[in-house]
Amino acid sequence: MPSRICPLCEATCGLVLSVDGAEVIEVRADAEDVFSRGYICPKGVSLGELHADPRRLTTPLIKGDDGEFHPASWDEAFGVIRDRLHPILTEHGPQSVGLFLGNPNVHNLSGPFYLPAFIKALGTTQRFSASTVDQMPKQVACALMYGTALSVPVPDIDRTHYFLMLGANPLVSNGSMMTAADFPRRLRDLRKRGGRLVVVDPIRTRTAAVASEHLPIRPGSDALWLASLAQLVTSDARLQAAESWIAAAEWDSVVALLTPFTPEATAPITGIDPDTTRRIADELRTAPTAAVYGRMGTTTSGLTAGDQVVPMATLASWLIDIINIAIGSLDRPGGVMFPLPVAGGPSTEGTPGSGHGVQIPGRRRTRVRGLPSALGEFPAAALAEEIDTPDPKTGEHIRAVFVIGGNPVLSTPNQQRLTNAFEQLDLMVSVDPYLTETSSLADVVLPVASPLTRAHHDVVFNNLAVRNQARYSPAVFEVPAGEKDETEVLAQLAAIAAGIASGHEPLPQHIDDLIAYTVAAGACNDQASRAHGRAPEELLEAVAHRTGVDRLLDLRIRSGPYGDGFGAHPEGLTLQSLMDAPHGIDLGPLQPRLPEVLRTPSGRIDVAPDVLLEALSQAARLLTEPAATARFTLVGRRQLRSNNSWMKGLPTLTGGSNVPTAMIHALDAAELGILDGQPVTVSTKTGSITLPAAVREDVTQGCVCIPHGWSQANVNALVDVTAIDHLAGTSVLSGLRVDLTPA
Ligand SMILES: Nc1nc2c(c(=O)[nH]1)N[C@H]1C(S)=C(S)[C@@H](COP(=O)(O)OP(=O)(O)OC[C@H]3O[C@@H](n4cnc5c(=O)[nH]c(N)nc54)[C@H](O)[C@@H]3O)O[C@H]1N2
Ligand SMILES: Nc1nc2c(c(=O)[nH]1)N[C@H]1C(S)=C(S)[C@@H](COP(=O)(O)OP(=O)(O)OC[C@H]3O[C@@H](n4cnc5c(=O)[nH]c(N)nc54)[C@H](O)[C@@H]3O)O[C@H]1N2
Ligand code: SF4
Ligand SMILES: [Mo]
Repeated sequence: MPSRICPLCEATCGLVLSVDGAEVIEVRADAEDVFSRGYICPKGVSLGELHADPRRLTTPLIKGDDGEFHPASWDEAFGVIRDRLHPILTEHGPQSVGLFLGNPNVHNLSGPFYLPAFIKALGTTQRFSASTVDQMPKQVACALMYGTALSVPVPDIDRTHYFLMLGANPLVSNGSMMTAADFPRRLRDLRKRGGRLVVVDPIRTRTAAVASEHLPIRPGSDALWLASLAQLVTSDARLQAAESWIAAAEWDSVVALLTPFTPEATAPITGIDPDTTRRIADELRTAPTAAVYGRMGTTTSGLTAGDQVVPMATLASWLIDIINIAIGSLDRPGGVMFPLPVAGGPSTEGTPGSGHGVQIPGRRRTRVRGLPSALGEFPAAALAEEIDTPDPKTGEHIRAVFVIGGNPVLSTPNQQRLTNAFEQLDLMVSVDPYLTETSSLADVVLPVASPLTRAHHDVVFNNLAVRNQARYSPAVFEVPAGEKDETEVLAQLAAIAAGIASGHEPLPQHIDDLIAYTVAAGACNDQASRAHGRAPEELLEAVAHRTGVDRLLDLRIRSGPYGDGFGAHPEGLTLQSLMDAPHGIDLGPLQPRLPEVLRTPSGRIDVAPDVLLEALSQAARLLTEPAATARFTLVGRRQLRSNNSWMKGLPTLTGGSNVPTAMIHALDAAELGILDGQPVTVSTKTGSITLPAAVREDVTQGCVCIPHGWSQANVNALVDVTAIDHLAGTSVLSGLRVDLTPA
């Protein structure tokens, strides 16, 4: 029975499949998996249904002059792309091509290895992704402090005694920016150790319900509350491990700016009374170990103040780390720690202890609104205008878009304008196994084969895993005749782009070899790598028996932090070691990594980036401005049997509560005369949607809680494209003022 890492969310559970021929009979939790130890959620259970889903596309589709899709051969589909892309690239240059990269790219091996080759071959910097409706503010804050976009310390959940969680609901989401399969067990164990879980969330979520304490907070006000906590815990900070890596003057500049944020000053806005804030600060300080963590509710929220919404996501994300540092939790068992991924990652590469750091705001600007890039990406909320609005001086705009594993029509703000913009492109390509609200607008749809036909290893999420471990799953089935693995699709696209640029189109196999050479050369040149100083040819020779992602992964594992260094560390790991351990290899609890983990130019933890000091002093103004007057505020949520906008309609994930509803408090419902299940209209100045009300007690009064990813009631229709956290280019999805009426 093949075992398999689930590629459907960040938890990366180990599963066991019962297979009969080409059919999956059953999917179960793998009790022997070293990381998940027998956990599965309904999405994992549906993996067999997903594999067999008759709606999954198996041939490319080309849109004809009749506006209809027609099944096509791969040669025809790539031919159309080649023919249309050629004049766009040669006449208007690479910046006329845009990319939207969706969530699944980080859940497979083609994204980390093959996408960079395609992007490089295109030569464009017009990159947009789901990150700017998601976690970008956390990455920006951490990149500024520690040096790279994946230098994100994660709660050491298995050893902590006190877990303060803001704006996250891992009992439903299974966790994010913190890879920890089986949250229910890990949280139960925390309680068994006598530890406390405190959840800060406007909604009494499943996670809040099992917590030791639930603190409802006014949506979007987390940064202010965190500033109060930070003020209290910095007053007698014990920086511990971090102290040697912090400049005292910088720390003092943070502490000085926190002065106005007394618990009394923030309470009227956050709704959390000063005594509670003081008590939480004391608990954080006195707990044997403590970890503070924030997720969607802190990275995609804004505070409605008067007529405006003030984004504070990067500020909140930074303050979480300031608190963790102040209570001595950074890099300490039971606190927040930096994982050490087996295949390496941005935080393991380069010179241990120093690096280039990042520039925020980014150097590039969008053409229309002049919005800055963040970590190499532009805000998703700016994509539509970058397509439909020519530059007044040059007349240039985005003329072709490749959407790879994304559904931005539903997942980002601006559905109507983005739809219109996509329709007017000279070329739109979707690499997607389904016809979706987005891919149905494409000229060419390139489907990819089932996830069970590809090998899997979490190159990205091991950078965020709460325990160091190494797991690999081989493909369960062969790619059926006529279908293509995503790596092949991306290699062919890269070949087409490279061919247009150079006049000579390489074979996809040459792209494959080029990627392998790049990975090998990267390892040889990297001072921190176990293959440092060797010749790329020697490394390639050693992995010559492997192809595709296996070859690349072997290179990365062998040169990575636990690798065999191609013989230099004979006891070290190779891909073969992982293949020989179908339930994974446990590499132990997280270990302290300071100062080696740092990649900042200063070689220190940059606790006081100018842009964040500025954001903090700006936020102080909110304390004296009149409180906001919104009667109703929008709050997001996830549903257990959903995966953003896709996987809908699989039998296991259909029906029951798995429909979009607007959760509202019973007293609000009574006041408006709304009954449970009755349609309500929720509107903002941007748009409105109608959906059934779910009248509940567990929603804070005044909050309207709506899930995303539904075409019949797309919550992003309510989102204002101008409400963007400028440091991270990230949209405000929660905390917006809404009107609520019976439909
Ligand atoms: N079943 C399921 N699981 C998923 C997904 C899915 O679609 N379905 N999506 C996956 C993805 S892509 C991600 S990124 C993760 C996200 O993982 P999480 O962030 O854990 O999931 P959310 O349910 O979005 O949790 C956000 C919480 O923030 C609260 N919130 C909203 N606004 C505020 C605020 O201003 N302040 C505070 N303190 N709280 C606020 C909401 O009430 C909600 O409970 O989930 C992943 N897992
Ligand atoms: N209002 C609001 N908006 C949100 C959120 C929210 O909480 N509130 N959450 C945001 C978050 S956290 C995220 S991550 C984004 C997600 O944003 P997106 O990534 O744009 O949306 P998904 O729904 O995850 O769509 C994934 C697409 O990839 C396709 N797909 C599935 N598997 C594969 C594969 O292996 N390869 C390829 N090429 N394609 C595949 C699916 O068919 C689907 O069309 O949505 C964001 N939008
Ligand atoms: S929690 Fe995530 S990784 Fe685990 S089975 Fe569910 S979808 Fe898969
Ligand atoms: Mo996400």
